Order: sequence, then structure tokens, then C-alpha cells
Amino acid sequence: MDKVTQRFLKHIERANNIVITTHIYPDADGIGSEMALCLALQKIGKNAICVNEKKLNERYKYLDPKDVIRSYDEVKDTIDKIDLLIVTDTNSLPRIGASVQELVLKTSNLLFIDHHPCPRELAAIHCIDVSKAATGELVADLISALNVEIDEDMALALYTSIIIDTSSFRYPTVTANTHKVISKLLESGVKPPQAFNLINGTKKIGYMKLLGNVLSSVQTSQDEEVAWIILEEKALEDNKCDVEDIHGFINHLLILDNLKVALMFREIDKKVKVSFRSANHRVDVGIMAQALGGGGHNHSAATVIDGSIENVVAETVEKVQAMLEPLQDS
Ligand SMILES: [Mn+2]
Repeated sequence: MDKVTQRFLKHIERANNIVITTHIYPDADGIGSEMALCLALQKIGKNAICVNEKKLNERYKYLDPKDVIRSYDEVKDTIDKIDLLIVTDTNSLPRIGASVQELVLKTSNLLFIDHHPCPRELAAIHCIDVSKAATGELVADLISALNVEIDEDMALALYTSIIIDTSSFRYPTVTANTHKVISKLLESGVKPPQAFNLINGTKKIGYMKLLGNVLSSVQTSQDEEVAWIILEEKALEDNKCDVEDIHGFINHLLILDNLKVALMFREIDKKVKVSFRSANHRVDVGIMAQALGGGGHNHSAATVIDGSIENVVAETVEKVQAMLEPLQDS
């Protein structure tokens, strides 16, 4: 048994009242991981609930059919004793939100269950495994270590975690273990087309038009190693597009020949969110995003930069090209 699993079991053994949370603006990995873990802990008799900063976004409610995820406001007056606070899919406390951070003060036991890069010292005392493609993959293994059978609700949530975090199995983070977990989830009753459509097949015509416009105005550096798309606030409004729907736009760039880095610039108020994807395993966009004030995985990362969209695009593209310069092709 690996150290991450041992540490997890030790924490669970000692705790009865367990609160699980995830990052703000949670995605399917954060939600699927906390929800499945919560159901598993309930099955072994723990008093477990999920508490998020905000109520679950409508589009994700199907991932929580037993309604175990609560908003902080719903539970703040009833929670007093917390033996263990588990944070899934991030290892940064500010990322869990200002209100949920209040719960940290009510417990002496905090455990991150995550797959994002972090300092060695943090990984040494938490359950952080960067070899996992999704926190959901790690949680599936931890649930098995608890000897709990993964039921259909858990399986759909964890399967969705993994398809979202791997962009349907296309990232370099996908391993044999990822597929072993997927195999187990299918045996637990997941139907892939149904799971795929529930999370992806919900787009409106406005989405299609916006995607078309954005992709047809793609730009690249002269050597085509950097490609980028720009999303202006107005275009989102005009097409009545949900922000949640546009995260995947950038992935369409990854099929370009010669590409090393894909960028997506999105205007938010007076700032610009810059998303990064790596199309080449030698290029670590996590480090690039970190150099520009953000962070993330080797293959997928982001930062937020102050300034007008025109300036941020020009400056970031120049910096990314400079960062690519010393790399040798092979
Ligand atoms: Mn994740």
C-alpha cells in the first residue's frame, strides 16, 4: 500500500464527523471527487457531508443525486464538531473560499486530497498524487482501499471527473491506472455515451456560433508553435453563452501541427484570464503560467493578468515565445 493511501486510512480511522469541500467555481473533478468520497464514507458509518462555498451550479446537480453537497450558508449554524476537514482537487486554502475557510478554524485535522503540483513538504503530510489524471482517479483508488464497493452514483461522478480532467483521455496524464479505474467504473454501471452527453451534450446554438467565430479568428506565431484565440466579454453576452461552456474552446487548438503552446485570452472586467495548454510533453505550461503569476499542471494551466485585452495578448504571446526559445526539438 502506498504512503498516500496509508495516510488516508489513518485519518479516516480516527475521524467520525467529516466535512469535505473543494475549490470555488468547482468543476466536475472537484464535485465528483467530494461527492463520491462522501457517499463512501457514509457507507462505512461516518457522519460525512460536503460543504461548498456556494450552492451547486444547476448543470452539475445530476452528479449529486443524493444531495450530499451543501452550501456554507445552509450549514454554518449546525456544524460544530469537525474531526477531519478534507479538501479535494486543490492544495491551496484560499481556493476553498472565504466562508469555507472558517471551517478550518473548527478542526485540528486538515487533509488535502489532490493531484496538483505542490511543494514536497506539503505532499509529505497530505494525500497528493500528481501521477493521477484527476482527483477522481485518486478518490476511486482511496474508496477501494476503504473496501467500499463503488456504486452507480459514485461511478458516474468519478467517471465524469476523469473525462473532464483528461479532456476525454487526451492528456499526457492518462496512464494505465487511469484506465484500470475507468474499467472498474464501467463495471459499476457507467454508460459512457450517457455520461459523456450529460456533461458535454448540453450546448446551445449560441455556443456553436461563438465557437465558430472564435476558432475562425485563431492566430499563430510565424513558426506556428504558439496559437491563440481571444474571447471578448461582448461576444459571450451576444451569444448568451455560459462561461462554464467555454473552458474547452482552447482544446480545439491542440490538433494543430507544429503547435507547442495553445493560449486562450478571456476578458473578465478589466482583467484578462489567460489559459495555457501544452501540445508537447517537453513544454511545461504550469511553469509558464507560474512565471506570469498563475499556476497549474504541466499540460494545463492559467493566470489572470491586469490590462486591456490587446496589451495582454501582445505581451503574453511575446513572453511565451521567449520562454520557448531555449527548447531543443528532438
Ligand atoms: Mn482536477
